[in-house]
Amino acid sequence: MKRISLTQYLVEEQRLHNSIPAELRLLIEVVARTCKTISHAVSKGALGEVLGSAGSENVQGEVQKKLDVLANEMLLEANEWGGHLAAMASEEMETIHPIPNRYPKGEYLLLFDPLDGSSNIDVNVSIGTIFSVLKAPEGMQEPTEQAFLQPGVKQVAAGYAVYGPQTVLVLTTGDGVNCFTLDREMGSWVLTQRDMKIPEDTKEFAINASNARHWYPPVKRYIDELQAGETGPRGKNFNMRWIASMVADVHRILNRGGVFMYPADAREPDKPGKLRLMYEANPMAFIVEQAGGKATNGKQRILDIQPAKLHERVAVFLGSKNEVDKVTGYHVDA
Ligand code: P6P
Repeated sequence: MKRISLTQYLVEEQRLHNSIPAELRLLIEVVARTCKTISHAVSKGALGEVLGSAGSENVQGEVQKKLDVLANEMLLEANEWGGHLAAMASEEMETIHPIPNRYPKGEYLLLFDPLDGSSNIDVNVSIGTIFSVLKAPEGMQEPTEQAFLQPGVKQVAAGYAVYGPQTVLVLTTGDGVNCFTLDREMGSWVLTQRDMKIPEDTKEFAINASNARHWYPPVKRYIDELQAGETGPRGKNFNMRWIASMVADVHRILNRGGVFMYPADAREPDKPGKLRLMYEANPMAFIVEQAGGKATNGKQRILDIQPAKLHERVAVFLGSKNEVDKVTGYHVDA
């Protein structure tokens, strides 16, 4: 197969579909280049003296790992000077990060979870970076949090990197989903899977079953059905997989189908779930829908949700179309 680099892919997409303006292409290439740097730091593990906690907490109240902080700083520094952004927002930062006055401003807003699944870092399980790109509102003078509060349908690009046995970058700009694998010798991203599609049916599901006693009835009903085996209502056995790293679970689903669930549950009745809408659920929902799957919060399409806060949480059901329809139906009927 002729090797196509990320740059060549982006240039050809612009030529064929006029869908990736130069500024957006620059943005994607800067993020992709930073993911290479993060991958290098992650792969050093204990040799890089980057494991363990940073001794601080993020806005979510989660203990920050040294690599969480490092990855966040890498993305901020790499994207500040290019002139393609108006501002950035991150899971690791309470407020938005405007582009410093010494640099030119652009028309895009970049949101990211710099190192998703970081509880897995110290035990060498796959982790990753998730990013989402919005356009700044027309005529915006000074970037505000309000400028970021756009529904997921407004995203112009989204992607994730998985730092696993291979380092891969999965990307959509609204014209399908493509996967690039990092060629470490050459230091380049090579197109390895074009136009990925999620199977509409599956025999795998992903949920943290240790929360089973806290699940609300629609989730209990659905999981009981999946676990009833060949003699149950589904007439087949389903396997459960849970890596506790969203990028790794979603990448498996993108490749062989499945349904990923992080529902609201009785542990925090006032919260809609653990995952964040703006830089976890929205980018993953955009990718999953572009690959023929579905993504809801149990009641509505995730990409239609109007955010009220930057770090807003949301319940997530995403993956194989027919399974997401089924579990969503149980919520709507409840
Ligand atoms: P739990 C990682 O912390 C994360 O945000 C997602 O990557 C992952 O799917 C989920 O939380 C894991 O949550 O409660 O199973 O540890």
